Amino acid sequence: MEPWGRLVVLAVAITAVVSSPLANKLQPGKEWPTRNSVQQPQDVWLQLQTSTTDASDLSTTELPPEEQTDAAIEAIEVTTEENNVILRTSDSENDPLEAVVPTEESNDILVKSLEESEKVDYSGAQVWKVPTSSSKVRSLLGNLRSRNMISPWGGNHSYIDLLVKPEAINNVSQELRKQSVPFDVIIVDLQKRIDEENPPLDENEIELQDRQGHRMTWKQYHRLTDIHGFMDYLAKTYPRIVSVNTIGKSFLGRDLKVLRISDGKPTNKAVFIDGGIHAREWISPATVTFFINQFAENFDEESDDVKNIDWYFLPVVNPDGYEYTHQVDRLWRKNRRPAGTRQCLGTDLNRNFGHHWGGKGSSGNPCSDIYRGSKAFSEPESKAVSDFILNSAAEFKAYLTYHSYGQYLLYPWGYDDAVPPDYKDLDIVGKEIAQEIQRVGGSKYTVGSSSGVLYPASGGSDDWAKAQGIKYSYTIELSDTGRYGFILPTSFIEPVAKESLAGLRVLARKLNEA
Ligand code: 0X9
Ligand code: ZN
Repeated sequence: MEPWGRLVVLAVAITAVVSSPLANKLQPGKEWPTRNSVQQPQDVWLQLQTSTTDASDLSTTELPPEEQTDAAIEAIEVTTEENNVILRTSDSENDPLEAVVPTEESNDILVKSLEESEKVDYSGAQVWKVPTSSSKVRSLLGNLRSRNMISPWGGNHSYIDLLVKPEAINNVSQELRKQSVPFDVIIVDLQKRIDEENPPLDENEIELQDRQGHRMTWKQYHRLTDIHGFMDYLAKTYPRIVSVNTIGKSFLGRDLKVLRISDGKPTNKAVFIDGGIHAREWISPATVTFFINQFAENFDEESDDVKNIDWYFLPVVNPDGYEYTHQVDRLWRKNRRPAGTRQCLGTDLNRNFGHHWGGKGSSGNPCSDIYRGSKAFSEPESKAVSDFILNSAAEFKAYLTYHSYGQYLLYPWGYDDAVPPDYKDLDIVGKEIAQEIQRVGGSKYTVGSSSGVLYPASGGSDDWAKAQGIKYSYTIELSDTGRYGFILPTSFIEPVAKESLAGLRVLARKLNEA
């Protein structure tokens, strides 16, 4: 370009920037302020795409040698016959998959190759509840787990729920009986439960769906397209208060969609809520979308406590895992990014955040369900959440992450048996929320620090959010307490979501009081 041409472009650019209104004066719902845009408005999406977060200053813990990922692990090469595209090569120092940016075409191929497998069949598998107070039992269970006979579902300091594979049932029960360990069989035939969990809608419900402009109901667990279609519908229908933005893409190229509900008052506080970090916890996206529906459809009737908050919702943090649980393996937990071994893939996104990443309760073994990834924020999904929160000009006062199951309201820290200095504030508000949940719906929630109530687990999103200065950071483990576990029948969706909404309103009130 000629020098004068450059000058003209520069002049136009300067005029555009100078004459743009400041972000906090923009139409409510139209633009989301980022940290930079308050002084110098730019395209918010350009900023998000080009922003980088330096994870190197996040504290990490030295890993025990047995937990370190085998450096010799081979990287995977995914090639296709038609176009011979090599998607992955193996020579990056830390993470052989890091440099890969899948194209739309390569994505399609990858999605197909990873997801067009047969459905995993859990016929004959059972779920047992076993007390874990004695160390003898814990080491026995560790042994059975390493022999791949059981896999943990849930639990706390005193008991554990175990999935027992059909071929291991006799063996495991003999071993437990030998040690006089009592156990309850909670689910006798897991596949039967899975088959009954999410029946198709009846004719009336389908008719209703057709009339309402989106396909979302709270009578069924929905696929990602229904959830995203619902979010887009609300943004189109209520443009004054609702807006949707894609804050990044999952490994397989799916959108990470955030919906904001805000009347644009500059004095509003901000709250970030996510769901679906763990793929199989279907009640979580169902509950978060229920909140969205309630606030968007009835905003004018909502209390000032609710209207004085800018709400940001990301209902499905792990869309690849979520879709995989619908299509292939109902009990998948992690994301779907290859981890550098031929046999295993996926990272536990709730072990991949950058506060004390790599510490207790996480694993360096890519085959583990609590695999932490190759470094903090190695995964596009957790990175997108952290970039979004860090780059937003919104001052988040609360971060809520919905999981299941167990009925716990947990505050930091999760990485170790410790609590933050202001834990009493979190405990008081947590207990008020729990009380309201019980009053409205009858479910009893246990409130406490997650390391204290459950077990230490590092790299959680709640710890990271708290470490960024977001005061009220909670993990909420929704219903139930183990009768159905992850396979919660659809008849639970509305009651669980309603009582959770009542709890959320208490949080809104507390934030407004503060
Ligand atoms: O282990 C987890 O990631 C959470 N439980 S779940 O059954 N949904 O997997 C609890 C996370 C609590 N928070 C932290 N440990 N930071
Ligand atoms: Zn979870």
